[in-house]
Amino acid sequence: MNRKWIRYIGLCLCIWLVPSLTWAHTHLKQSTPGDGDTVSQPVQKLTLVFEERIEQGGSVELRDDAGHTVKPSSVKIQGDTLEATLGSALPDGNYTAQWKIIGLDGHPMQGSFHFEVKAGKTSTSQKPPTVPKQQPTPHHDQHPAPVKRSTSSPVIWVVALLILSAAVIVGWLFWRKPKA
Ligand SMILES: [Cu+2]
Repeated sequence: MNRKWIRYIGLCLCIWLVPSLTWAHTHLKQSTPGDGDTVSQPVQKLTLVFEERIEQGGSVELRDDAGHTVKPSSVKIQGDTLEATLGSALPDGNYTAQWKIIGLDGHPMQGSFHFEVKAGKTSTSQKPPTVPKQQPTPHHDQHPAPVKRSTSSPVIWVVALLILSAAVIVGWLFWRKPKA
């Protein structure tokens, strides 16, 4: 065995591993209101545009500083866009929008963004929070949702692991100096 062989194995590893690692998740591209925006117009609709087409079944939920949760009265998903319509315009305040979608690659993704409404509509009829405050989430982060179902083929990982193990063994055999 020579170094060429090791390089060959390394190449194989790359060919097998890289595509499985770089299958892109579908991330949020932009939203209205945008992350960090202060909006002076009444907000009764949220529009989330993702990098790719998303599957049906996505959702978005708003939470204000007091812990009130606002759920959209309707959610429409079309292509790469999720449009959520609220029952009524949001009272002034700070909001965290938490979204959950299923990307084109079948991976559930979730994330959040923040915005502030300063449209002059104060909250008068709001009752004390009935929804307990949930754990704070990091600002505008996006990450895969906890995977309950295996969406990407586990076979590829098994194969990758096998190849990796083989490469490690071969590498070990190669570098193990024969006793003179
Ligand atoms: Cu993905």
